Amino acid sequence: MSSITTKGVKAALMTAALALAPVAANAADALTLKADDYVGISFWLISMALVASTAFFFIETTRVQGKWKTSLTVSGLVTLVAAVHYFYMRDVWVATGETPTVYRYIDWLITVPLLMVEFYLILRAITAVSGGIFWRLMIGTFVMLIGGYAGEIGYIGAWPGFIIGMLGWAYILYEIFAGEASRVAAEKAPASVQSAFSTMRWIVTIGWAIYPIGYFMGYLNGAVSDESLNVIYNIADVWNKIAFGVIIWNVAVTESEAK
Ligand SMILES: *C/C=C(C)/C=C/C=C(C)/C=C/C1=C(C)CCCC1(C)C
Repeated sequence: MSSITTKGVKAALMTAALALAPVAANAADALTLKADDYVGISFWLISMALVASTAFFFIETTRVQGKWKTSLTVSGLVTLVAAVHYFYMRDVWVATGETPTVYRYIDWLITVPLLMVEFYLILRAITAVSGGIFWRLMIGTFVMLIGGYAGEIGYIGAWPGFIIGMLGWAYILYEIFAGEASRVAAEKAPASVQSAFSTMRWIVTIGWAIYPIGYFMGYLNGAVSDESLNVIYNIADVWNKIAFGVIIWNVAVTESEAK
């Protein structure tokens, strides 16, 4: 067994320890998950899937070429940060039956920029790219999230918040479908990177659409219950965080082994 594998195992153990810290802290509260609390159970299942994915992405960094390691590390950070938030979100839900909005947004504020960075990183692994791509994706992300949060907590109107958020998202979609990022991918990337880029942008279009639809249905017109909304968001996160990471893992392994 090479020392590089040992490093991967160490990274995985550290991940597990970090992700488990909140469990120990909350055990004292004696929160008990009820057998029929399907929303709480979905929080629990997704947290476990996120912990396992984190260990997987970190260990797999030892298997790919240097220039792909950062992308995989970032995938692992996304699932790690989300796993820890899921433990807290589950507790809020189990203890109060209320939607853990603050934790959700803090999670988004950290993980969504990291997901956006992935577009930049996979292009940078194959060619020289301008920092402008990175900054435009960041600006779009923060406008989207800050608009949504301000609207959701009542700092500005619910509708203005929604509209500002939608504009941020539209700006991101423009960059990855018609802007510089899409041109670099189309002109410079090998087939495997092009196909990953294309799947990733459909996730950002269709997978991400679930959140503004949730805001609209749950918050603007009250058509969806808190229960359904949380389950839908939880399932969306599997797709948008874990599956997104797996696509990156796949292209990193394919490209590393092709050389
Ligand atoms: C892992 C978590 C992810 C990928 C979360 C993504 C969240 C969004 C795409 C939220 C988008 C929103 C709008 C487009 C309009 C305003 C309300 C938001 C913040 C829900």
